[in-house]
Amino acid sequence: MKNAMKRERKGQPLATDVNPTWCPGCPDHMIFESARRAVLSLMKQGYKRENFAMVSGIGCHGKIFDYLNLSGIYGLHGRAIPTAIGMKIGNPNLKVIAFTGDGDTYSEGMEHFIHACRFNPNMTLLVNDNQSFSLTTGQATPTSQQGWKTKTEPLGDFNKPLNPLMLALSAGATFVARCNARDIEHTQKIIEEAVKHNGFSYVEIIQDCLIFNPEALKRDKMIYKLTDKKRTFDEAMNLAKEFDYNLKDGKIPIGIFYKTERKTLEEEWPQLNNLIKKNISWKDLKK
Ligand SMILES: Cc1ncc(C[n+]2csc(CCOP(=O)(O)OP(=O)(O)O)c2C)c(N)n1
Repeated sequence: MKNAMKRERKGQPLATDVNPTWCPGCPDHMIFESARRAVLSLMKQGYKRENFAMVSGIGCHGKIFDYLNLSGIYGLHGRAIPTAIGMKIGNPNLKVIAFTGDGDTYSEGMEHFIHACRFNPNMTLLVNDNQSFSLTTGQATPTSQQGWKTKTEPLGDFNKPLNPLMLALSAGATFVARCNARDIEHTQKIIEEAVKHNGFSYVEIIQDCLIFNPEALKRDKMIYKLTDKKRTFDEAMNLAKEFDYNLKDGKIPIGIFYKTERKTLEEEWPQLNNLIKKNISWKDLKK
């Protein structure tokens, strides 16, 4: 657990003075920068720093916990979502951002992902998807390309990749987006929109792993940006189908696929809704 107010890097607000140990050139550096800028921009728009909280899974992605100076909990692998929901139940007025990986969320944390889409807690889930369990040196995750040969899959991954956007949509997610880590400005904008959304906002981030899944580096030409417009569920589903995570063909849309309003988990509970309406925490209620 961490309370914000670690020493900060000069000239880089919200960055701790801890030196990142991500590989040079890893898009995790860029996701960190997008998230840092998004929170700073939201603070300029009136959001208070003390109302942000972060949680991370375990993996390369999770190291952001040491570098971004927000209060929060360094979670367990696969369990960032329930930890975030617990934080929201503890204080429904917090803006909780969960930083996770594809192995983390789509493998060990899969049941939490599906139910979070259904329950609609007012939180943001970022998934750094490098199509690899990278901290453990490259094994196949549910979004890895079929046939990918690794030390643990020497004959190539037998399975077809999962399409997490289609899954999130069909499970009831109220905000579904994808971005490309190397486009820092666009990713910042998507993170800001995700945090502002009242409900479960899910952002899948393409995060090429330069070391363990270099096959995944050849898709820049497939990526294109969606225009900002309201889409029906079917339109969003059709866009999600454009890329099957097998890397070789298809187009890869990035941007906000789908956004809709539905009561949040916290709003469904009268006790939590009371805290939201009064903008207080449980502790203030007792006074
Ligand atoms: C409960 C639990 N299961 C498994 C692990 C082992 N483990 C640590 S990091 C990791 C891989 C993380 O992969 P991913 O979530 O895709 O993140 P990346 O390292 O690629 O950013 C695994 C399997 C663990 N630490 N805890």
